[in-house]
Amino acid sequence: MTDAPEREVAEEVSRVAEDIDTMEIRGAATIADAAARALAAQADASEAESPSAFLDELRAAARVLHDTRPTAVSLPNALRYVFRDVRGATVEELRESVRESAAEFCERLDTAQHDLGRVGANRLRDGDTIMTHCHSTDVLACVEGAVEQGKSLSAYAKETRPRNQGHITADALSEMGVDVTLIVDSAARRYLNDVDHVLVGADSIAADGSVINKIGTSGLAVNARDRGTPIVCAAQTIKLHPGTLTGHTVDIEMRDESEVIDPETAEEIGDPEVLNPAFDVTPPRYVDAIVTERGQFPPESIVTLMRELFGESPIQPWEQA
Ligand code: RI2
Repeated sequence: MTDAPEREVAEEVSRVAEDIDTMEIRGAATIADAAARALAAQADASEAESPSAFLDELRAAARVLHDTRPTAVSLPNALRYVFRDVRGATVEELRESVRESAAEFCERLDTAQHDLGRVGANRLRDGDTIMTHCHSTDVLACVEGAVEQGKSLSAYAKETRPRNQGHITADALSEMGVDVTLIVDSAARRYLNDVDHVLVGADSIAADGSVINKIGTSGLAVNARDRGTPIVCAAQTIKLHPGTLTGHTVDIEMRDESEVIDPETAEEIGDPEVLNPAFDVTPPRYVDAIVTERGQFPPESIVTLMRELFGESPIQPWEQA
């Protein structure tokens, strides 16, 4: 957060920010893609007459996008990536470099997910059964990779209360020809004995290898460890949280109670306090591997990759006035 004066941002930036906030646009990789495109839209729409005014507008747009949801680090990492390569002595040169940088980011995102999928696919064997939590495009890329290798898979898709994103996963897996069984979240332990791999995504990965993902991931991981079922996190390097290198923690988003219960039902049961954390933290000891586009890593060693990719002091363009 910052005290910088608010500037007018392009309509498209406001629309994307609203869609991220309401989760019309959701999933860490999809949010990153949308944020980069929104910066390009800001550059396109700018009527700034000086390079400094152009950059002020771009930072204001970054601030609006950054302040939507706090947990998925792919969003600030996307903003960092686009800003890092912005250069030019004139407004036109700056505009063009934002366009190029955003396009390059989106292309890299696609390539990274595809490469990650091939790594994750190698872990899966023909006839395996997986269990999924929430909806992660990085997880789906691993399954797609395995299917392309000719492997036949079955899946238990957890519905993932309160927003039931497991339904999106069930649909996507069925489309790929995977034999899908939908279960409620509390049935996960019951079926873990039949499962070869638990596959989850991530919204952020901390420097100690902790996985920050949709609420319920940590309980699933503890149960999987108890049953001896490997748990694999599929996460592009855009999910690595550079702030955790310098001791910052990852904010866990608290969402509206209306996602959990409607007001009438709440009243009928005595209007209890309702808490709706969107994410939780799974300690590295419960995670067998983090699969990225750069290969798979034991969670404890992810810090090496994080240092290589982000250094010690990443830029925070949304904090600059
Ligand atoms: P991909 C989602 O969060 C889930 O927690 C999912 O595991 C994660 O983003 C990563 O998604 P939300 O936006 O980047 O649904 O793998 O709250 O698609």
